[in-house]
Amino acid sequence: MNNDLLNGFKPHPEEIELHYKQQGIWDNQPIWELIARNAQDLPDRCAVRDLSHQLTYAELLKEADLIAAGLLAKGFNTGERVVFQWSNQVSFATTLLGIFRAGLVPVMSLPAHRQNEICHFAQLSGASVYITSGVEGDASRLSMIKQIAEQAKTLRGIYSADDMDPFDPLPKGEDDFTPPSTDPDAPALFLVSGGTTGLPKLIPRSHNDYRYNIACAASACELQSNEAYLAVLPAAHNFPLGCPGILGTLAMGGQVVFTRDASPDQCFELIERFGVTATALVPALAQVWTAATAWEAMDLSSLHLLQVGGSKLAKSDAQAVMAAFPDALQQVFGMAEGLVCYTHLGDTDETIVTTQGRPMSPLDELRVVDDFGQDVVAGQEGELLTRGPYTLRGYYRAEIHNRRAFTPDGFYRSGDRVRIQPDGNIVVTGRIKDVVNRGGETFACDEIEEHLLAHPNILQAAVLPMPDTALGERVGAAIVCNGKVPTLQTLRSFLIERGLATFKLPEHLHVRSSLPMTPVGKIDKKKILEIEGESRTNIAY
Ligand code: OOB
Repeated sequence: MNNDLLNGFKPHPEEIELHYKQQGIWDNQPIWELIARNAQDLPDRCAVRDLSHQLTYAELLKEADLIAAGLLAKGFNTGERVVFQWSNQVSFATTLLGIFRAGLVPVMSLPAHRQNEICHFAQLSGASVYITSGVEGDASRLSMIKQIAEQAKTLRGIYSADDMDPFDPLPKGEDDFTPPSTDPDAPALFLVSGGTTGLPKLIPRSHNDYRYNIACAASACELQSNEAYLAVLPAAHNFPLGCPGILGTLAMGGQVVFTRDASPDQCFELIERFGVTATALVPALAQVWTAATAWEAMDLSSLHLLQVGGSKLAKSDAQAVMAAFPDALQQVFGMAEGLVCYTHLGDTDETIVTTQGRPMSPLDELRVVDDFGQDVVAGQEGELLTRGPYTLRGYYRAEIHNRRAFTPDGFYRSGDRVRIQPDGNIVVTGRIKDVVNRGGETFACDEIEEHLLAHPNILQAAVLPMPDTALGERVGAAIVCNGKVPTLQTLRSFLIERGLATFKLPEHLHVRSSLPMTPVGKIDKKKILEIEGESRTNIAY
């Protein structure tokens, strides 16, 4: 074991780890065992496919072991970090499994990350290798990879899927590979935080905690062995990777269908062709798919689990998704840091459209606190703090930040504003910092966004604090429309009719053809604020 891996990793307290192990909550197996056991038991079953390839479980493991042997033959050692950046295709699974089997630890970057983020991941994790699916028709990626090679000083190797001169293709070793032994309490992978301030942080997920995460998710979603999961969101993101997603499906013996094209045209065809039963989307994508059901004639009846999460799904959008995909909608509120909540397929329609569900493990501990860190009265709004068997105790190598991000007794301060209903379901009401302070009156942007999205011609909405000399901040709204664009005046009348307080009415309206998105497809408010800031003088509100 390369002990440098544990340097900057904060595990759960020893007595708690022991308790989890004694109770069988943590099962002390390496993460790759979830798939390797199916290669043994169900060797000829289809495990992964995309439009050009398909592999059985036996073939998936064999291909992964050639990669693992190749990497070890290059001199990399157990515990060394690999910045892994791969698009949604069959080789995502073979390469990731190969990295796991070699005992290397992937840093799960997303295809949209550029050299700034990749170099940051390499440096922070001390990675020795960067492995990428390559240029993929985008010539600018080659110069990006060259810059990474120059700037990321810790890297001893860069490998890509295809021949990408001057970089080597992924090395392949000999048959007959035996994986090195694994410490199941050590990080198995690093997820990257989805936060909107600064560069992403690294989230260590141990074999034990991530296996428990996958098991709870599969059980909460009632995943079956004949599941066909469509990986649409970037596969390295926690939601499609392990909630229950790709790894949950493979652990169950189901098949994963990868697609790099998230459009309904492409995805509906895949759903019909491969009998896709489950998938996960962010709200913006769920909206596009929902609209497309009106004209696409494909048979989507196999799809019985449509997970939507990652950012708030407005009630009006949830109702539309539910009507378009009957009995399939599940809201998911989760975070790479750990805690995942689900609505359940048997819940009432009201619960499914108005809440973000409940924690997937009975061992998840939740607190809702006010600005002073005191627990609020049950049912009141406040910041969500959480702790549990699959929630991190500290970001990797981020000691100073960790002092603010965690309570002394190990609760993670999520930064999410929530209230918990008497039935245990959580309603997310925004980020604690996502507010407008208008002349001392502070209110959440989320409530106004919900009302805006109820307007028949508004597809997307982001409410933002606009700097103002008199009041400090005023309410700004950036919207994307479909059909007739409302004016600021008609919009204000619409919101007044819906009962919104007058001081919360937008005072600036910015109509856009699209809103900037984060690498996984959430509306990126930080970017909007930057753009608004730069172009303020040119915009007529
Ligand atoms: C998921 O993970 P991340 O790490 O990209 O983002 C986490 C943050 C949460 O703290 C929350 O602010 C927001 O994204 N979020 C939601 C939400 N789901 C996530 N906000 C409102 N409503 C929801 N349903 O996004 C993620 C990880 C695992 C499963 C699902 C999503």
